[in-house]
Amino acid sequence: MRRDPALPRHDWTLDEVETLFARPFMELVFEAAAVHRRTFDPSAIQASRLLSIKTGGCAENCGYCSQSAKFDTGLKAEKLMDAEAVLAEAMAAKAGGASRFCMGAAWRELKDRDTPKLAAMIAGVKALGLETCATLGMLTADQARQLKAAGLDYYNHNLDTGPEYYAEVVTTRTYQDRLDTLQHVRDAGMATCCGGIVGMGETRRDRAGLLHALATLPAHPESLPVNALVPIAGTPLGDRIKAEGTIDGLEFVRTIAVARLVCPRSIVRLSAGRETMSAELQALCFLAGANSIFVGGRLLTTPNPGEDADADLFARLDLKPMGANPTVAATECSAA
Ligand code: SAM
Ligand code: DTB
Ligand code: SF4
Repeated sequence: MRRDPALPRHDWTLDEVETLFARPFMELVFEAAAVHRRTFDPSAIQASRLLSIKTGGCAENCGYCSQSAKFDTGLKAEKLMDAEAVLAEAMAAKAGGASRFCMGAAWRELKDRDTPKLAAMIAGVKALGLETCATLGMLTADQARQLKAAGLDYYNHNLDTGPEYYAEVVTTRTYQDRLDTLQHVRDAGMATCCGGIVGMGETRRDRAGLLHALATLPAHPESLPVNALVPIAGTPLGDRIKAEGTIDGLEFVRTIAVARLVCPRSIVRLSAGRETMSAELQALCFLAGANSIFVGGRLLTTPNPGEDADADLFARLDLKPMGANPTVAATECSAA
């Protein structure tokens, strides 16, 4: 008997996920859209705002990243921002329509000496009535508990790509390192934001490998960002993709659709890369099951469509903002 596709499964095989990618395009998008409207209001889009609270100078060698100290990308490194300046940005994000504020730091891992400052920022953002998210590199179990106690709702930690392609992307940390931090985050009772990047020269099987890894986690991520590589000059993957050409837009849509099918209750974010996507391509992504975006004119170190462009997009597509509800998200996590 065929299982209900709107019910989360954790027993996906890699071959099954790859078979979904190979479905006729119209069938795939139709099926993903059907699941989407059973689990969510398909016209509601969650809006998050990013802020780089500590920029550049990172010890890792992630081959896509403008912030690695290993590559000459021309980015100026900056020290950890003060809590006051972060709160001013959070207030502006709220006024601009964001429901979640995500603080990103170019760290390999969080250092205990920085945790009190982070805790103050998180508590301050939470007090503004925003959902809180942070992405600070690897965490210990104890650090995860401290961040949760400070009011952190979500922790972003991406697997980035499938396990087979991972060593082509970064060698200074392992897939298992990433899985361990995700486990600490779940154990501390936070919701996970976990996805990856497509368009780094990986194969379709690698993209299936990423989604298979996410769909077979002990709990599906509440938030699943699908980033299109933003090619950064001076990084190995950015330079390679500038020479070889970016991923086909329709293959990107397939990736969104498969994400929706294998993690039917996750909020799937059409994440980095919107700056160079047409309204039509973004519309197909929303149809295929994406229901979150980053808003505001900047991601971490690269541009993003600004408020006016997104207000226009939402008006043309009859989309509306999704309300914030971290408690529901956390409950769904344990049920999934
Ligand atoms: N340093 C922390 C870490 O790597 O976990 C947090 C910040 S890091 C910049 C957050 C995520 O942004 C990465 O895991 C990656 O998936 C995404 N990202 C970074 N640079 C990108 C790029 N050029 N294009 C698309 N996504 C990117
Ligand atoms: C995620 O998956 N994408 C965001 C967020 N999590 C931290 C980061 C995108 C970064 C894009 C390149 C940049 O602006 O540096
Ligand atoms: Fe550092 Fe994160 Fe960039 Fe990797 S993705 S180099 S860990 S900031």
